[in-house]
Amino acid sequence: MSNTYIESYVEDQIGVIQLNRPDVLNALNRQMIGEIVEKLEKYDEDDNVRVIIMKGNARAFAAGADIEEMIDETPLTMELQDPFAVWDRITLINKPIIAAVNGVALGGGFELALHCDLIVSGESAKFGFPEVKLGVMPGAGGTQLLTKAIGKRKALEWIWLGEQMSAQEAMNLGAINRVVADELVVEETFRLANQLKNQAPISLRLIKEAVKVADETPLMDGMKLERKNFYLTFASDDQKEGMKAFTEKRSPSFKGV
Ligand code: CO8
Repeated sequence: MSNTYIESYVEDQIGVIQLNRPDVLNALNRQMIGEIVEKLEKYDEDDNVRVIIMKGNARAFAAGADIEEMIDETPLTMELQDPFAVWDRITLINKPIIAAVNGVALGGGFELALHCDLIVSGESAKFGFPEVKLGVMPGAGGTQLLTKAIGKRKALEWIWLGEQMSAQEAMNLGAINRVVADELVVEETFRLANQLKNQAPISLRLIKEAVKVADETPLMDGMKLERKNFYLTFASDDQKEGMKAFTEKRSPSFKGV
């Protein structure tokens, strides 16, 4: 599939996905989501990529699902085509994904950011779920992911009211990770990606898996999986290199094996 709505490139082991539908504030139509998911999966398989960055442009990370595309849908067409099921594939990506948010992240755009593992935002960015104002509701994980991030009470208030929230408020609630000056968002995101890139890839992957199940399974199952993953790191050269480097008081050089 040739990419129409995204641009992508790999730079120094960081795979970048640039949402590129600026005329409609990166409104997410089905083809665009398909392109994003396919590129994420490609990066996940690419040994030359260690961290993934997803970014929009100055006005918008993404202003939500493409309303024009959805307007004439019926419950039956939606149910039969199940257009949002493809989003589940994002939850299977093993590598760290960082969202760089400028402008608006609304509706499906906020859901896309919440599907990323870390969110870096510009100080004037706005986050929200305006779906209630369109007579619908979040449909690609917003009720689940936001509630897990900030708790039921605040999630309900935010999604029920459909209001935009400032980056600072979003950070205070724990919905996003970092707020920086608008013009520094991409730089800060790359800084973070570079830090992650130098960590042991197998550790990053197993940590992501274990942290995810903390949300999804009873505590004891999560503890067991975390332990198993911890023990597994000892099968890697990077564990040996990491611990050896510590004892030799030097920086480790990780290879991903
Ligand atoms: N869909 C389609 N077109 C859009 C969208 C959108 N979500 N958002 C903006 N656009 C278009 C506008 O129609 C406009 O196009 P044109 O120039 O041809 O008129 C262009 O982008 C610029 O937008 P505005 O002129 O409105 O720009 P403003 O700066 O005045 O306003 C806003 C910016 C506040 C972001 C405004 O555009 C807005 O309210 N957009 C809609 C936001 C919204 O309601 N999002 C939720 C959509 S529903 C949803 O996401 C459901 C999620 C379900 C799962 C996700 C699956 C992908």
